[in-house]
Amino acid sequence: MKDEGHRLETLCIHAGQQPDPIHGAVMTPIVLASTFAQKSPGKYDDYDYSRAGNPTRTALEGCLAALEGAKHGVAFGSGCAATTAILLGLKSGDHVLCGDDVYGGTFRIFDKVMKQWGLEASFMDMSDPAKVKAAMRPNTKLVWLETPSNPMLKIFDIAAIADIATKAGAPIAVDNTFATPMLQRPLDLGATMVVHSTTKYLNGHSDVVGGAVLTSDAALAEKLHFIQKSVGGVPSPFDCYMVLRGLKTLGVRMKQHVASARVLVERLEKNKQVERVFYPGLTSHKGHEIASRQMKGPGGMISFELAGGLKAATAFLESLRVFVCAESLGGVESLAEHPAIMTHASLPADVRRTLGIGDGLIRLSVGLEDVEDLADDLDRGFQAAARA
Ligand code: P1T
Repeated sequence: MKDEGHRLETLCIHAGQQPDPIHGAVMTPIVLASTFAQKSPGKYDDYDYSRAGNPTRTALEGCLAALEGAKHGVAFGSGCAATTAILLGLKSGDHVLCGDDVYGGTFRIFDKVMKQWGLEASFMDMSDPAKVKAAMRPNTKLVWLETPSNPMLKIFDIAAIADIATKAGAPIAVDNTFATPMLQRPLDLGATMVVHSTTKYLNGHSDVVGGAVLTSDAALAEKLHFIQKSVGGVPSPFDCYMVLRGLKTLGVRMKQHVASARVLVERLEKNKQVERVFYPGLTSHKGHEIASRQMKGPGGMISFELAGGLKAATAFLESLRVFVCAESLGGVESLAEHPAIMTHASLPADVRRTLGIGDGLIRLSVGLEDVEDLADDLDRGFQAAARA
């Protein structure tokens, strides 16, 4: 199928994929070969070695690029590998201005891994674009943000921040893992790159770890492809196939994730044991107005502050029977987790405190089970928390 002019739900199913020219197979073949025959030394059509390129990976890269409205896609073996590939394009002495609320593993790459190579990173609440402008330094070579952010679901104004970064000559990368292109397309708002952990909603079935960078900047894409083949953090052909397969239902899945999250948020808002609910769909959310403008829906992730601190939160999480207490998100099954102990343990305690990642904070990834079963499960958790 030609990708141009089709709507997102159609692109999820067809983009980057053609019936196999040999047998007409409708599903993209999993090409497991590590190497490809050459007609003569150095003479081949598309592929020579699977680290450099692989047909199943090409199909995935094409599909993801089309969904994000990008010209180029570069797939990696994890979201963290995608992040690292972008940073490997910078030089010692360069500065990265980063949103303050990001996945703990992303923070660790900036703060621990890349620091060893002389990269500077500073973290800030990007809610006020004027402050972002003031924080840009002459050596700022990348602006990085998540919106909605992990785990506090902060919303940042992509268009305003992209404008500041672009005028300062710095590319801006938006981690779109929480929203997915079904709900938000950062490149349309001026971002240079979109980053994904395909592990999450894009694959959607909690059985793959993967990542990707999507961009329309040809020079940047070339650099990323060079890093991809040189450093080698590539996804397996099987995993690429799995993500392609998961993507086919992304459109319908996201609609239900959002619908069920809205129902649960309403219940959480009424619950006396809940001190605060963080969800961009709430009119009381600080970023609600921006989210309504830049997103098609507030997503399927919810965080909330449970009264009673760690004891209550532990009892809550231990008692759940439908929600699984586990890291990760975006799968068909609902997950619940404790960011301070689990996904964001790599943040220093004082940073966690400033962000509001406290002992009572619980993050939910709302899955596709019957929403009343999910609501009943949360009630079970609240009863256990009350007894704790
Ligand atoms: O796990 P990996 O595929 O390497 O992706 C890293 C990553 C990047 N960006 C965001 C916004 C993420 O949430 C993640 C991974 N996050 C979890 C595992 C989690 O439970 O939050």
